[in-house]
Amino acid sequence: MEYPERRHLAPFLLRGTLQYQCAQTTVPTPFFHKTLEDTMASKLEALDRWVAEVAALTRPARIHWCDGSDAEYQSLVQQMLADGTLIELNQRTHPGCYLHRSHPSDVARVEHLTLVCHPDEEDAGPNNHWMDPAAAHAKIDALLDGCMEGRTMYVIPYCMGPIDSPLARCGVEITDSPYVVANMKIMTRMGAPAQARIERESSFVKGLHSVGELDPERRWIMHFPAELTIKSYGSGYGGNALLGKKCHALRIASNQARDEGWLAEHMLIVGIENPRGETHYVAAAFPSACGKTNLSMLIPPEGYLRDGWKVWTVGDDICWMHPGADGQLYAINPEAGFFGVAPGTSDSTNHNALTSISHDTIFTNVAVTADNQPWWEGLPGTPVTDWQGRPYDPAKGPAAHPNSRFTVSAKQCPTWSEQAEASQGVPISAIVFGGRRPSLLPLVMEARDWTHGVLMGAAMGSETTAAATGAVGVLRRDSMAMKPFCGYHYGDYFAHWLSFDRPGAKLPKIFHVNWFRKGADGKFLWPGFGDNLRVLEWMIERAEGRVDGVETPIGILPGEGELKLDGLGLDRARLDELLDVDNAGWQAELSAIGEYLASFTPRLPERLHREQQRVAQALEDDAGQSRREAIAF
Ligand code: GTP
Ligand code: SPV
Ligand code: MN
Repeated sequence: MEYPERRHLAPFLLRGTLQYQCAQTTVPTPFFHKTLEDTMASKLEALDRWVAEVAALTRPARIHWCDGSDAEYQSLVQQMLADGTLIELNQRTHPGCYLHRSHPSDVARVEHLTLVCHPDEEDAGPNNHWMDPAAAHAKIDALLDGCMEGRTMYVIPYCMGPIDSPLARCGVEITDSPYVVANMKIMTRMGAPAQARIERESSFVKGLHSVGELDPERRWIMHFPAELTIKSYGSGYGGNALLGKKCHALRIASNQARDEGWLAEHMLIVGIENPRGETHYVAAAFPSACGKTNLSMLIPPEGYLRDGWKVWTVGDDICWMHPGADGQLYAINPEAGFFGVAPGTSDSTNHNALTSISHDTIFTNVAVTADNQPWWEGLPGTPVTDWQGRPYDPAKGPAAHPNSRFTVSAKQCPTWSEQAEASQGVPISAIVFGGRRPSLLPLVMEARDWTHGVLMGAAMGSETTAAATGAVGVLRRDSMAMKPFCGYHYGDYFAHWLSFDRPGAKLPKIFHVNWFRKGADGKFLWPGFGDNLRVLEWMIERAEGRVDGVETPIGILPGEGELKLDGLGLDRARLDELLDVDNAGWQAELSAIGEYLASFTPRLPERLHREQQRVAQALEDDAGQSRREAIAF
């Protein structure tokens, strides 16, 4: 086979070899010889140079350029089965399914070790951890030095978004983890077509990842937006290691989006087809483990199914939205798979997810039954082995880790939309914000205009979940569900959101939902899951101007009879509680929101501050009123 690329690769390999030899006193491993014999190189000098530089730093025994083929995936699976990285699950019930047990200290994103290294600390904002770029590179390069000795270095070209979409962006992840390669194959358009696009465009995000020693004390996830570079060391888990996902498609992309006038968001994208055959696309931002995957593939309630409603899944976690020539926002899902939360996924809650993961799926940190099927809390049956491989003992906690996950191709989802491949994206009719709020926040409310909607997003709060390390169930602000993912100062981010409101723009309506309000008995008041379609229908009716809603100081709520609740068995008292606007509680909330927003001064847009003041004043003016009187139930 001919390697025309060698011509320009050679000088860089030579330079790499020299650097390597300088750093060694013993005879160096001639890994570059293997590179030339065993692997292809790219047609892009900048890519070859970077790969050679990384190889010189990390000193792998072999370099493998991933072509993204099924044969490559299968051979990696065989290798991981042989060395225990993967465990075969019951191939009769779950063909092509495997279990991976991560290190017990490496089971979630690590926000305190995740850095955004802008040259100017101010640009990272109080919402990010920051380190000076030079100091950060020095710190992580010291860890990366020689970290791949004896191992294979995989070069993964990938494309985020439909391969021919002008809205898609590419990256290359270099990793020493075959588990990461297998996951990236499922989660992105990975391999030869992506490499060809990178060679054409000659621009790509550089991601360097090593599992290192998996030591939480020697773990960093670093982003250098100005250099389109990510470096991740010491974790093999999800958002820490699959660099196309949160690191590229959110932290780096949010910076590119701001510079170029679009939005990179932590949102699902779902198409709702009504009985007339019209499909509206909704984008919704909920924090991690707060229901995006579930909403993106919900099954309509019985009556809706009978009437002919359908739901189409476009994305379950990330949404890139661009203003189109007609002024509307168009969205693509940059991902090709789902890295979904396993616990709670069941026939009754998310039948589509369960169907998707019945074959060709990688499970991480789930439990196993006696006949070797994957198991987690929420499924019928009983586990015999817990997520750490120990005999299941309820005294030791849940059988599956609360942040155990499945990785599956989106194409396996019964509701996968063919529009997910549309290169221009889908038009967005409504944007939804929401979080886990046990009290105060009503089931649904609509912003009166874009500025009010941006305030709703900025004010979002939610109880923390197992998706990140740290305490669970603590209420924290999580503006637009982007607290862990916005790669720059939140004040600038809010200003960027506001900037979409300009002449000619046909912006979607903005809503806020709360599926997680609890009654005095501590139980959820709203049934959630499929029944959330009832709320989505109201939003679409509002977007189309078919229902009026009722104005309150906090926004527009459904008016009498506007939410279709037939067949739900929801009693009046519970509905009243779900839609109650507690004026005193809201005044306190607005004052807390004001304090929170002030923490982004001096970059907080004055317009957002004024909007917070407007709502606070409206509540004061309305004090003593209750919503129930206002809409005369
Ligand atoms: P990430 O992948 O971490 O970004 O999470 P996600 O936002 O996609 O959350 P997901 O849909 O996986 O749901 C997380 C958990 O919330 C699961 O245990 C679900 O069962 C539960 N959940 C989802 N939707 C609802 C709902 O409408 N009501 C209630 N009560 N729970 C829900
Ligand atoms: C999240 O935490 O929001 C996830 C999982 O989607 S991870 O990829 O680990 O970030
Ligand atoms: Mn997520």
